[in-house]
Amino acid sequence: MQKIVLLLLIGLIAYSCKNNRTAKGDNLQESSITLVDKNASAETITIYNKLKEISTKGFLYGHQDDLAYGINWWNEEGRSDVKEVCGSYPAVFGWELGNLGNERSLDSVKFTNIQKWIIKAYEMGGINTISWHMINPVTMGNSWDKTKAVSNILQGGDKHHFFKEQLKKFADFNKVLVDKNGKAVPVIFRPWHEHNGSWFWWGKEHCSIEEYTALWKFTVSYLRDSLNIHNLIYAYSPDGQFDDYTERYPGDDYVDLLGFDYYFRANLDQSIRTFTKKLIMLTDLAKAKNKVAILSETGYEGIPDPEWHTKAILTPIKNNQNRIKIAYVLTWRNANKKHHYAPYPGHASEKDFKTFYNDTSTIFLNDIKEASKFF
Ligand code: BMA
Repeated sequence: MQKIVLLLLIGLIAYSCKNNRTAKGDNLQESSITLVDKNASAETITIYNKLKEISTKGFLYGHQDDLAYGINWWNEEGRSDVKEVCGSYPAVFGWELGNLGNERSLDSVKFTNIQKWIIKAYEMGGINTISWHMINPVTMGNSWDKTKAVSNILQGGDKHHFFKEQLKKFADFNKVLVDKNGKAVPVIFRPWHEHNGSWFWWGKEHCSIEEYTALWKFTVSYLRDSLNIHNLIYAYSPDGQFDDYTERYPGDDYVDLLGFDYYFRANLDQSIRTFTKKLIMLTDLAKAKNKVAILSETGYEGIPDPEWHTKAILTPIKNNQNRIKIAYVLTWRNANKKHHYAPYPGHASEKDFKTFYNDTSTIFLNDIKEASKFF
C-alpha cells in the first residue's frame, strides 16, 4: 500500500513536469535541464526527467539482457528470470553492443532481437541502457586485447576511419529503435566504461588522460553532430574501485548521468562499507553538477550470500536515504549457473529478492505500470 502511495506521488510529480513542459510549447529543454544533446528529442528529455525525479524517491531495478536469456533458457519470448522470481520485469533493461556489425553480439544475442526487445521494453514502460565492449580497432581482437589503440582511432590516427565506421554501425542499429508512434526510443548510452581499470584497451594504462577524454568527446560529437542522433542520454561509469572519480572525466558538457560499476566480492561487509561511501560521494557530486547518479553495473557473481539484495543494495541505500540518491541499479547478466547476478527460480536468494521487490524503495516495471496513468 505504502509502495502504491509512493508511486502515485512520483507519478503526480512526473505528470506535473510533463504538463509544464507541454504548456510551454516545443521548447522542451528548460534551463534547469541541460542534456549533452541540446537537440535531444522530447521523449529523451522525458526519460531524463523521470530518472531525475525517481532518484529522489527510490530507485529503479535493472538487469542486463533480461529478456534475451536466463538460467536454462535462451530466446523464449516473454521470459525473464527476474519476472519468474518476483512477478515483474525489471524497470531498466541493459544491452550490449560488442561485435556490432555481425549477426550476433559477443554474448551471442542476435542484434535484430536486441532491437526488438529495446522497443518492447520501452513500450512496456521500461528504460534501456546500452554498453559497448568494442573490438580492438588495431588487432580486431576483443575489448580485453590490450594492444594500444586509442591514439590510433583519434583524429589523425591510422584507424580513425575504422572508428567512424563503428560509430556509423551504431547509428544504423539505432535507426531501427522506433516505437509504434514513430518516435525514436530513448537510450542511455554508456561507452568506454571501467576506464580507470586497465583490463580494456581504453583503460588507464593504455592511453593518457588527454587521449581518453578526446575519445569520449569525439564519440559524443560524432554521434550527435555528424550522425544526427538525438535519442541518447550519456552515462559515465568508471569502475567502483576509483581513487579519483573525475580523473578522466570528459567534462560536464559531455556527460548526463554519473555512475560507477561496483562488483561485490568476498568480505562482503567491507565491500558494503566502501560501496556506501562511494554512493554518498557520487550523490554529492551529481548534486553539485546538477546531474543524475546511477549504479551503472553491480552484482555479486553467483549471489553466494542469499541476502545480498537487501544487505548490500537495499539497506545501505535506505539507511542513508538523505545522502544516497540514485535513479537505478543495474545488475549484470544471467549467463549461466556460475556467472549470474539476478536470481532465478530455485535460487537460494529468491526469498530475499521478493523482500527487495516488495520494499517501497525499489521500483520494478509493475510499479511503473501501476502509476503509468500519471506518467
Ligand atoms: C562481462 C562478462 C562477459 C561478457 C561481457 C559483455 O562482464 O559478462 O562474459 O561478454 O561482460 O557483456
